[in-house]
Amino acid sequence: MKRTLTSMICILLCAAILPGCSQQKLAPVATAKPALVYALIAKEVENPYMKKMGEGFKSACKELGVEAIYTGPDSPTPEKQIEVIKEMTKRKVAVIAVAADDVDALEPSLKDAMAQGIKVISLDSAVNKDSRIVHIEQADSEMIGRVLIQAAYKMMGGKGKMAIISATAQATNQNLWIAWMKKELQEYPQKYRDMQLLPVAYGDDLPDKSTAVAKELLSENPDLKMIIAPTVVGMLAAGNVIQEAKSPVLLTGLGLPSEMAPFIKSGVCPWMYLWNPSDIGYLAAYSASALIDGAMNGKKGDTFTAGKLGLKVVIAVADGGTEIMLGDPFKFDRENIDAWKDVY
Ligand code: RAM
Repeated sequence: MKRTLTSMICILLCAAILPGCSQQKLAPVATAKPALVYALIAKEVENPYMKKMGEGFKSACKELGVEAIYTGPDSPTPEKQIEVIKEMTKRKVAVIAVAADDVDALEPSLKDAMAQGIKVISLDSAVNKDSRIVHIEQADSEMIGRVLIQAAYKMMGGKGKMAIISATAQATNQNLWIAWMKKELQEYPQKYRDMQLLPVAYGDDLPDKSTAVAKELLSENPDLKMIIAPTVVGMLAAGNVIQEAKSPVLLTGLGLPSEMAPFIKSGVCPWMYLWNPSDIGYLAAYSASALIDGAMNGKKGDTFTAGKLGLKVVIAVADGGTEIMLGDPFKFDRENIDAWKDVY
C-alpha cells in the first residue's frame, strides 16, 4: 500500500515538473566547433620517409588541436596525386600539404583547392609558386647537390665512373638536386676531369624497381666505382644490391640512418646525408597553422614560431615563390651512426 502511494506521489511530481521544462527555453548547449582538418599528401603513402614526415605532421597537429590526415597515392604519379588532392578538396579540409610528384601537373587541382579557401603548401618536393602559398624546404638544394658530388669525389679518389639512382623522372626535389650535382661538375672541370657520370637511372622510389636498376648498373658497368642515390628508397636498394654482390662499388646519397646503418658500418656507404623527415612534417603543420591564424602570409620576411622548432622566417627563392627552410643537411658516418640509427 505504502509503495503505491510513494510511486503515485513521484508520478504526480514528474507530471508537475515536466511541462515547466518544456515551457522553459533550454539554454543552447555550446556546440564545440569541429576541429579543423589538415591533410598531408605524400608522394607515395608507403614510402618510409613520407611516413616519418606524417608522424611529425600528426604530432604537431595534436599540439595545435587540429585533426591530421596522412594520405597519398599508392604509386608516386602526379595523376594519382591529383585524385587525392580532389578527394581532400571535396572533404573541405582546411589545409593541404603536398610532397609533389611533379612541379607543374598538380596546379589546376591545387588552384581549385585554394579557390575554395583551402590553405595549400608544399613540403619536401615543391610545386610551382602559383600552386602554393609557401614551400617547406628540408635544406638548401644547391648545398645538397654540391655536397653529394664532393663526397663522391673524395670516396672514388677523383676518378672513375659514377651513376645516379634517382626517384621518379618528374620528382621536383631530386631533379633540383641532380641539376646542382651537374652544375658542380660543370663549374670545376679541372677538379672532376677524371670522373664520368652515366645517364641518370630512375628507381621511381619503388623498392623493386630501384633494386632492378641498381643490379642493372652493376652488371652493365663492371668498372663502376660509385652510386649516388638522392632518395632513401634508392639508397636502401643500392646498399642491399652492392652488399649482396660483394661489389667494391661505393654508395652515398640521402638515406635514413635507421636503414643505412649496416652499410655505413660495413663501408659500402662511407658517409651520407639527410635531415629529420619528421621535423619537415612538424614544420609544415605549424606553418599551415600560422597561415590559418594570419600570423604569417607566406610572404618574404614573415616570421612565426613553429613550436619546438622555434622562430622561422619566410624567404624568397629562385622559382619566384617563397620557402621556409628546416636547416642544413646532416652528415652520417661511422662515428655518429649509432647515435642516430634509432632516431629516424
Ligand atoms: C625519398 C623521397 C623524398 C626525398 C627523400 C630523400 O624518400 O623521394 O621526396 O626527400 O627520398
